[in-house]
Amino acid sequence: MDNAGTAVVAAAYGRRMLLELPDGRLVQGFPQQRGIRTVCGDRVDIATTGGGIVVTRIHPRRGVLWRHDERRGRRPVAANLDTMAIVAAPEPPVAPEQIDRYLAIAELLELRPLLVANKCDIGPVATDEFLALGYEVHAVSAHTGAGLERLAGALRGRQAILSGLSGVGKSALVTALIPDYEARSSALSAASGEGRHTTTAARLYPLPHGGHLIDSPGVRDIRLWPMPPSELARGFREFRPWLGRCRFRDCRHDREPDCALRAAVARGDVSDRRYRSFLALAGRLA
Ligand SMILES: Nc1nc2c(ncn2[C@@H]2O[C@H](COP(=O)(O)OP(=O)(O)O)[C@@H](O)[C@H]2O)c(=O)[nH]1
Ligand SMILES: [Mg+2]
Ligand SMILES: [Zn+2]
Repeated sequence: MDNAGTAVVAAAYGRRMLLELPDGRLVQGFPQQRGIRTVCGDRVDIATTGGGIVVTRIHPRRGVLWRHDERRGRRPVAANLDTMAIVAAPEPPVAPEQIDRYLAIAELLELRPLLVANKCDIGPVATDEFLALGYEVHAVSAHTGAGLERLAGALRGRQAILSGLSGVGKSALVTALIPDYEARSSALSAASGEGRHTTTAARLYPLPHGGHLIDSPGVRDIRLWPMPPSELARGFREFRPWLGRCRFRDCRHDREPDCALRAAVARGDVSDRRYRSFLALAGRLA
């Protein structure tokens, strides 16, 4: 074995995987042993053998996005993420409560959220309240290219996954942001063997100025996982100054006496809409 080095997993389909080498080339790789199960975004050690490139070790993962499935438990969608670009559009319309949910996922996984209001050529997305909360908002159009340069600047050097409802333009944005998208995409499709993983596996693309963009059909199923309300509350960034100040340590922030969060809502320090959105989510996850 020689030529040891590192690579990034661009796509993993069962035991098959496509690796991005430090020079940007895509090559097929195989796990050296059974226990090595990679996911898109993994950093791996590789070695060249007579039979091709083998993955000898997966580096410790940070920033893992999980898909939670009641029957099958949780499975990783992608690893080593630091950013979640939450895409919304005037069509199909996105309720603010859906944006709250994506924001909470990003906050709880400690991914930096970017709100991308796509299709600005056909209309705006109501993002003022999120701007007021300190979130970064990008109004863009994958079709006209408006705002894409600024968005590309914000994504530079980041490991970002796109999330958002179906039809908001995630794929159109990947196509617009990745210059050699077509070539990369067909290489990734060929490597998949067009098996059953083809439509669900996450794919990683290099951003032109460093970093990666990950496109995953799996984000459709991204839901919040079961957790107590006290934990969910941390996913609402403006609630944080009041957390830990309620009478009860495990306050559900609902009808408990001396709830510091409800008091903040009553004073107008926290928006009633966001608070109600939190309660609705907490009710579903409890
Ligand atoms: N007008 C307009 N249409 C867009 C834009 N971006 C995407 N679309 C259209 O929205 C539809 C869904 O886009 P797609 O990228 O498949 O959405 P995805 O499901 O989030 O990946 C397609 O018909 C696109 O042509 C945009 O910036 N402006
Ligand atoms: Mg798509
Ligand atoms: Zn409380």
